[in-house]
Amino acid sequence: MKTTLVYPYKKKMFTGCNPPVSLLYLAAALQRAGQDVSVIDIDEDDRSYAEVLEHIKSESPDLVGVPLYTLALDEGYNFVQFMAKESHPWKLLLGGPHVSVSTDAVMKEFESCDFILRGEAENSIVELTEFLEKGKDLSHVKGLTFRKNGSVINNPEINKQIELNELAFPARDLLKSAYEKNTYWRLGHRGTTDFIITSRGCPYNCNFCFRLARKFRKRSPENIVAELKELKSRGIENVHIMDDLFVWNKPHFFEVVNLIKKEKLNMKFKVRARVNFIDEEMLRAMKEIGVKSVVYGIESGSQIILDAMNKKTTVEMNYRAIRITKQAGLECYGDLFLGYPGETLETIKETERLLLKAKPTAINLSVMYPIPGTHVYDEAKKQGTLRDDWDIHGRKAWIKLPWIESTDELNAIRKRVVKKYLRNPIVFFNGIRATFCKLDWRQFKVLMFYVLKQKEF
Ligand code: B12
Ligand code: SF4
Repeated sequence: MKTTLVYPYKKKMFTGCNPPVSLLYLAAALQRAGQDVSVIDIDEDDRSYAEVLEHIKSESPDLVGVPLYTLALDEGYNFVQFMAKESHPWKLLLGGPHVSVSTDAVMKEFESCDFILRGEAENSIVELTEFLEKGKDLSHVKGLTFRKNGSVINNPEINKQIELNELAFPARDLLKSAYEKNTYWRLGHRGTTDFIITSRGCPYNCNFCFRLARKFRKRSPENIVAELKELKSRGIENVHIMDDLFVWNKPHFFEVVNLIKKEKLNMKFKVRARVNFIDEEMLRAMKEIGVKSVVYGIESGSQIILDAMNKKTTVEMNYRAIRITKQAGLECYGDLFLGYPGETLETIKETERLLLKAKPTAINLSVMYPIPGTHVYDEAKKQGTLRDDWDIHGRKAWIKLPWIESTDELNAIRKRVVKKYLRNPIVFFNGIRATFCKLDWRQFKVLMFYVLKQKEF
C-alpha cells in the first residue's frame, strides 16, 4: 500500500517558505508502521499543478492525501479538481484543520473525495492504510469519514489524545531534494530555516483562534532537543519554534534551554511567545542559546478588544513584552489584526499608538477572518453579523461592524496603519537592519523583486 501526501499550496512569500511539517509527521507515522509513503511539496522548484500531478502518477500511489485550510479552501479545491479531471487509480484522502470542522460540507463539495480523517491523524492514517490493505470494515477506523452506498458515514471521534513524546519525528528525509535546494528559508536568517512544534493544544480560549485539539500537551525537553539535534545533523541552523506555549511553563522552558546549552547546539532560533509569560530572565536565557527574535500574538492595542477576544492579556503586557524583548537585544515581531467585533476607529487608533510608541521590529497586521469552529464565528452567525461564508470559489466570511460595509474598507485602514508604522524612521532603520543586513544573495533577489513589484511604499 503506497500513500502520497501532497502540499499543493504555494507557501513561498517574500518573507520565506516553510516545509509542510504536518505532512511529514503523518509520513513518519506511516514509515514507522512499515508503510510505503512519499511527500510532495509544490514549492520545490515552484511546480505547476500539472507537474505535481505527473509526480504523483510517477509514485503510483493507492492513496493520495491533501490537507485543507479554511483560508485557502479555493486553492485546495482547485488542486483537487485538477487531479479529478483525469481518471486515476488512487483514493483521495483529505485532512487538516478545515475538514475537521466542516466535514459534511467538504464531502458534498469535493465529490472526488473518498475519505476524510478528522483531527490529529498520525494514528488514524496508519489505521486507515492497514484497513484498506487488508480490506477490513472501515467503520472501525476512528475519526474517519467515508462514503458507503451513496451516504456519508462519520465514524466516532478519536478519544485518545496523541502522546507527543511517542511520535516519530517529521520524516524530513522524504523532502531531501527540497531541503538540498534550499527551498525552506526565512527572511533575516541565512541558510535553511525549519520549524518545530513543541506542544499541541492550548489551555487558553481566545475567541478568534482555531484549535484542532484543545487539550494542552507538551513534549519533554529531551524529546525537543533530540529533534533539534537531528535538524543540526541535517545542516539546518535556523529553527522557528512555532507554538505560542513554548514559554508557558517556566521550569519546563528552563529545562529545554539548559539542555540546548549542554548539548552546545549553537543554532539560531526564532521563538513564539505569549506576552503574559515572558520576563527578563527568560529573554536573557533565550539570547544565550541563540534566539534572535521573538514573535508575540499582540492582537490589538485596545483593552476593550483584548477583553472581547478573551485573550487574557493587557495592553500594558503588550508594551512591556515589546520593551523588554528589545532591551534584551532581541528582535521583536508582533501579530495583530483589525476588525474584531467591537472594533471602532478609536480602538484602531489605540493599536496604531501601540505600534508607533512600542515600535516592534516588524509586524504582521491583518484583518479579522472568522474561521468555522471558533467562538467569534459562531457568535457572529447567531447574531446575524456574519457576512458571506467560506466557499470553494474563494469567497471569504467576514463580520459586519456597524461602521463598515466591506472588508475592503478595513483593508484600506490596515494599509494606512502599516504605512504609518513603516514610515517611522526608527522602525524603518530597525527593519533594514533586521532584514537587508542579513540576507544572502538569493533572499536579496526575492526581496528586491517583491519591493519593485509594489506600486507604492
Ligand atoms: C506553521 C503554520 C503555518 C506555516 C506552515 C504550514 C505548513 N507548511 O505546514 C505557514 C506560514 C505556511 C502557514 C500558512 C497558513 N496557515 Co498556518 N499554521 C501553522 C501552525 C502554527 C502550525 C502548523 C503545524 O505544523 N502544526 C503541527 C501539525 C502536526 O498539526 P496540524 O498542522 O494541525 O496537522 C495535523 C492535522 O491537522 C492533520 N492533518 C494535517 N494535514 C493533513 C493532511 C491529511 C491528508 C490528513 C489525513 C490529515 C492532516 O494531521 C496532522 C498531524 O496530527 C498552525 C497552528 C498550530 N499550532 O497548529 C497554523 C494553522 C494551521 N494555520 C492556519 C491558517 C489559517 C493558515 C493560512 C490559511 C493562513 C493564510 N492567511 O494564508 C495558510 C494556509 C496554508 C498555506 N497556504 O500553506 C490555521 C488553520 C485554521 C483553519 N481552520 O484552516 C492554523 C490552525 C492557525 C490558527 N489557529 O488560525 N501556516
Ligand atoms: S491565540 Fe494562542 S493562546 Fe490564544 S487560544 Fe490560540 S494558541 Fe492559545
